[in-house]
Amino acid sequence: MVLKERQEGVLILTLNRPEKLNAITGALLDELYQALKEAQEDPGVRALLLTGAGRAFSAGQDLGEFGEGKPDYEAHLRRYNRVVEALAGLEKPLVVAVNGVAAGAGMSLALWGDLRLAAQEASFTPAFVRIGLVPDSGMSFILPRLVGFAKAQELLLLSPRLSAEEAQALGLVHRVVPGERLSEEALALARELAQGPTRAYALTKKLLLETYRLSLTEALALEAILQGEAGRTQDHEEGVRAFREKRPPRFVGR
Ligand code: LHQ
Repeated sequence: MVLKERQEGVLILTLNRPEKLNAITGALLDELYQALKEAQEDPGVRALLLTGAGRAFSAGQDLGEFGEGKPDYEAHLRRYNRVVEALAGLEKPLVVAVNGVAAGAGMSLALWGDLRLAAQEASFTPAFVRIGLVPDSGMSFILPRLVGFAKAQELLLLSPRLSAEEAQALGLVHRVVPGERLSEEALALARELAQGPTRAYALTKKLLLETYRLSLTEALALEAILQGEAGRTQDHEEGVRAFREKRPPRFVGR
């Protein structure tokens, strides 16, 4: 359900239920969680790439998983939430390549990418209200941070289907590329990041998430602490040495 492929320092994860538009089940979430945990712990993985197989990125929760009756979504969301925490807390850059439609929780997963690329034919729809549900998998947290409160209100209450270009104009994706070039471009970007200063990326990601809930004084203090940490890395030393020697740096990720 989740394909894993290593290309040097990049781990490519592919949601792989193409016949179901990569709709998400509990079992898929558990596989994704395991893969993220292993990637986090493996120093050889220095960037991740998440994409979908077939014509969709993901249609969100598999609406066939629970059958008839009243499902316990609160319990089911614990399986989503640990995946979201793993994505948000990933100490390596995550590139997401949105190859087709991203709906509901599928859209949420896409938005947790640090750099988001989309194929021209990709589309995005929150979908939750259309079936009488509220946003989940961190959508209510990340969407207003990406697009602002007013646009998040509109997207979450009306649930339009946005084209890749519209998503880019809102800041949901960073780049839109022709479909046939998506994997190549996303992999090139992930490879570039895999050769970068991994700790500085991790600490930058942490600052961007944390400072939202901090006062200016607290944010400045956190920047100072994390800069202290970055300043002690081998990669910082190498970065400065390479600058002085007028050559490209060779970062090792520590
Ligand atoms: C599907 C699905 C799907 C199963 C298309 N499941 N089969 C919720 C509940 C609980 C806890 C956790 O969190 C969540 C979070 C959520 O994600 S809620 C939102 C769930 N997702 C949706 O409501 C999206 C439903 N799907 C759609 O709106 C459309 O299918 C999209 C916009 C994704 C794609 O539209 P099209 O490209 O026009 O494809 P299609 O509608 O023709 O779908 C193709 C097939 O895939 C079709 O099956 P069929 O047998 O008729 O060919 C769909 O039934 C099936 N499919 N989404 N989520």
